[in-house]
Amino acid sequence: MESSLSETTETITELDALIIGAGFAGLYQLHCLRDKVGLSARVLELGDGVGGTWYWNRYPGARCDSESHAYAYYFSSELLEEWQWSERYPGHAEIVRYLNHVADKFDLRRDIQLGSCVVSAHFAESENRWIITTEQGQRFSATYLITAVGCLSAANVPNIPGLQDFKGEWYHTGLWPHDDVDFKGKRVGQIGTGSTGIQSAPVIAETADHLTVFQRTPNYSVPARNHVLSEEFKRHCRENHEEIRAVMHSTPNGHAFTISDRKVFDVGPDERREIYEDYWEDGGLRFRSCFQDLLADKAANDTAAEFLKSKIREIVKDPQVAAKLSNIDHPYAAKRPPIDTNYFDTFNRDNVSLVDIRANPIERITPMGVETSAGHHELDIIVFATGYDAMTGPLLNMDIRGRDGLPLREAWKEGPRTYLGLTVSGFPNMFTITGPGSPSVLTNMPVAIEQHVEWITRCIAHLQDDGVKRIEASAEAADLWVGHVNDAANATLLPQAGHSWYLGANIPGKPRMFMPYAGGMVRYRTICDTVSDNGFEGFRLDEDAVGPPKAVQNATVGPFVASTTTNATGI
Ligand code: NA7
Repeated sequence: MESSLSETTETITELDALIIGAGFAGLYQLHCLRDKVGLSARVLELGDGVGGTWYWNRYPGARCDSESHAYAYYFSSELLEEWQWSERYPGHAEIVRYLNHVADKFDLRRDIQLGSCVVSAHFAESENRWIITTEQGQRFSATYLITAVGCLSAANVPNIPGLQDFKGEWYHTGLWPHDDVDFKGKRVGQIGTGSTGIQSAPVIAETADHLTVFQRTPNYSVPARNHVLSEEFKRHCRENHEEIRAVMHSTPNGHAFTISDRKVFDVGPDERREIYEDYWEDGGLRFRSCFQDLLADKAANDTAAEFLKSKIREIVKDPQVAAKLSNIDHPYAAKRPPIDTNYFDTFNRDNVSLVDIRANPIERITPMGVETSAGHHELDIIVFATGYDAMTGPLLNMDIRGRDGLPLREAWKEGPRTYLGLTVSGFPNMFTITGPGSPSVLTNMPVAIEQHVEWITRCIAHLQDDGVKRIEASAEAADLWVGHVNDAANATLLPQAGHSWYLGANIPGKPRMFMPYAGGMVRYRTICDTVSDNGFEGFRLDEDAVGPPKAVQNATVGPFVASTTTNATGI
């Protein structure tokens, strides 16, 4: 079904670019398109404030696992010099303060419309424009549609029978209320032990009368070793941001630390143990960087996995609980590796218990609590730390339709198919910031976001300069890219965690397909630059937009095809 401007007499706001989402991606994209390219642009944001993921993720212990000096925009030296983070990892409230500061500094608020939920975006082919509708009934028409909806923003509340009859309170960590939740004197059940659950359990346990953690898949975790930043370190960051950016742009994962050249079996067992101990003491995601082949070689990974399991057994005093927590079935870091503050130690508290729901699954939620196949647990509050319909969920929750009325849900019914994770064949002039098929969640997100925003900005500026009305990825280029994304994943151990959200395996019925690009950020940046330098290779560029795409220009093969070698280290 095609939308048309002429079909309606309702007011339609005309724009050059419409951006969905006011998190890291949407704010920077607005700044670039409005202030650098000179377009009329607007951001529509569902929340009542800016912050994206961090507006919603306010659960106890919510904190980023990227280090704060790297979890920031690097496009503005002035911003880098004036903003100071307080701790090694930024907490959710500080990130929201930072993004509000950015919105004010670059005068972005006048083009951000809060409390606006986009329900549909249809490409009106005859006008060559996107028609966007909000739940509130507003309509917009824009030449370019840019989704900045985040990868982890569609909360997954599992469909467990009986939830509607539960007499207590329940919350999902990704939709945490803005009024604080009081756990004092309450019996709390937490379902989920991913990065979120591992952050929230120790904090909930501090005030709850009792915390029951329902664990389906045991998980590795490395201590975060969060601390207040010294004045000396803050000064170092202010004075050396060029060097820090250079490191972030040289690593496959976009973090501000380098990855060792050393391989696991280059050293003997004693030296290896010492190396693991040093990185364990240092803490955080840096642990992954102690050897270059942890995600490429299963035998190498096994040594790290065994080290981390031995740490769980050391920390947790009850051997039966330790055994349940360390009975981990996937390679280290093949699922997103959590970092924590006192997670395993929390199970030494008298008011905390662990329930193995892999052995004894949850059967239903009752009015009074949770019933597993082994018994009933009375609860006042249930916390769902059950993750997200990652990467595709936020896009497919909107009714997006491209050329010939093709629904995105139809185009992606067997899994997401993108070109570069940035564009979708059949959806002209639409760009997906950190979309499936891009490095996104395998990297320090602001690095991936800045690269996407800057590429999209260059692309749109090029279209404007050359009077090109329409850009669309060719189906051939998309097919090749999807193949390359699969090859890149298969060159690593990442697909070996069969139940990971990287594969869509956490959502019943979701097609299994490894979604992020595992070839590393450096390689990916080179590919994107080569595509644009070669006149937007793999895209159709139509001068005359009306009607179906004309001659296929540059729609041959992408530069990625020549080599399938993947730099898998350190992801
Ligand atoms: P994750 O990593 O998807 O973890 C969700 C957890 O919830 C995980 O332990 C799941 O077990 C569990 N889960 C999910 N559905 C159910 C049901 N139906 N029953 C029981 N347990 C369930 O989400 P997070 O929010 O922790 O982290 C998401 C990302 O945010 C993280 O990777 C960082 O990038 C930031 P499973 O493992 O599926 O057996």
